[in-house]
Amino acid sequence: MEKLIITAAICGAEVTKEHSSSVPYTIEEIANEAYSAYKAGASIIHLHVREDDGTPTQSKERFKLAIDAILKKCPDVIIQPSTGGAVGMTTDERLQPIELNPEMATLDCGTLNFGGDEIFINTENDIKEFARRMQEKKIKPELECFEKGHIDMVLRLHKKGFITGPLHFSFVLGVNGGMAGELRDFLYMKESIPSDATYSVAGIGRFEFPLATAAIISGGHVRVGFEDNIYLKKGQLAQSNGELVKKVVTLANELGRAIATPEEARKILGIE
Ligand code: KMH
Ligand code: ZN
Repeated sequence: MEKLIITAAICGAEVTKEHSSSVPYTIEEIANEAYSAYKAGASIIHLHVREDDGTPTQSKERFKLAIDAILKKCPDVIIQPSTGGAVGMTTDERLQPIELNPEMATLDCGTLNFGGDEIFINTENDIKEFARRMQEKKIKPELECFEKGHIDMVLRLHKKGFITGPLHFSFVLGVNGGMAGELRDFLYMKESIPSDATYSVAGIGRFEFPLATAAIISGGHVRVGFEDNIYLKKGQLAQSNGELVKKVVTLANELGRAIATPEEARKILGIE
């Protein structure tokens, strides 16, 4: 089996210090959290940024500060800025970080409810435009799919040439409004993508570690981090993203799966 790529989603746009005081807001906090995840075995940092007061932003300048600070501590890590941002942001606002020419970025592949009154909007034309802009800049998209219909959208747009391969999916399961994160949900997603595609799974909340285990044993890759889950186990908050990554490394070691370095992750994903 290929080595395991661990992505750390260290910050997100929705989780706050009210949920856990360890959630990073400032550039320094974000860089420290990225370092803790990298040291523990993460090869990709899925990056959102915040103002110092915690307000989510897609400001190019703020991303540049964060990326520079992370690369100073983790020189070879792959940085994957979010183009999802926070619910309610415009597409132009969301696309700002790709101006910095990162190696990867997320591409959200469909609209869904996002808890309460929130709707995370990604129309077909939005997806085509995001894909075009990333293709233009040779940025590898991580195809975020929150339910099976999003995979169907990717396959259709891939067939029509709007999204180019090799395809790398991220199944984000357990969002209120998306598909749940039971084993059967994961298997349905995994079995719905082409056999030559790669995939990573991000389980929200209690789904995080069961789905990480399923991905480890089935040849997929794993995303963990405060964006998705703040608990090491029921009732026990993780003190850092590094602790969440370390738990995945322990599971992988126990199950006989080696961990990819950033360089190995680039090869697996076909990043030039
Ligand atoms: N914050 C969510 C609304 C992404 O990073 O591309 C969207 C999100 C997806 O986190
Ligand atoms: Zn995200």
